[in-house]
Amino acid sequence: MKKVKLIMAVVFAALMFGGVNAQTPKNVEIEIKVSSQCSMCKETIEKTLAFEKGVTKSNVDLDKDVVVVTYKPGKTTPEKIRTAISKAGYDADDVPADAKAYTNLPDCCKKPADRESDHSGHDH
Ligand SMILES: [Cu+2]
Repeated sequence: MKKVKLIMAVVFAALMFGGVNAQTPKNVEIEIKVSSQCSMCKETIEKTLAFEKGVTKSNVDLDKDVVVVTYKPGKTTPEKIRTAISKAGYDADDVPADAKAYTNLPDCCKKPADRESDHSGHDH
């Protein structure tokens, strides 16, 4: 009888431990390739992600054009994070930038080929 109680205690402890883990999932860190051009892009992307549900931290590395995002797995997904970045006007991995948002970006934040100062623009 004593042995049964012990086993039950162990099982109970295991369940409790598992339950606590499920309530506080470990934050996950992912890297997303973005089409950032300057420090303004860095600010825009980080600000966008700061308002994104489930995202606890983000840092754009302008040398590598990568954003490191820390998020809570139960609250959001990498897909949602990429969509948020796209809606801010930037490519996120294989998700292309939202065309409308991209058009509204300041000139310095557009890809070099699309900038108005670029010689390719003949319309003005
Ligand atoms: Cu920029």
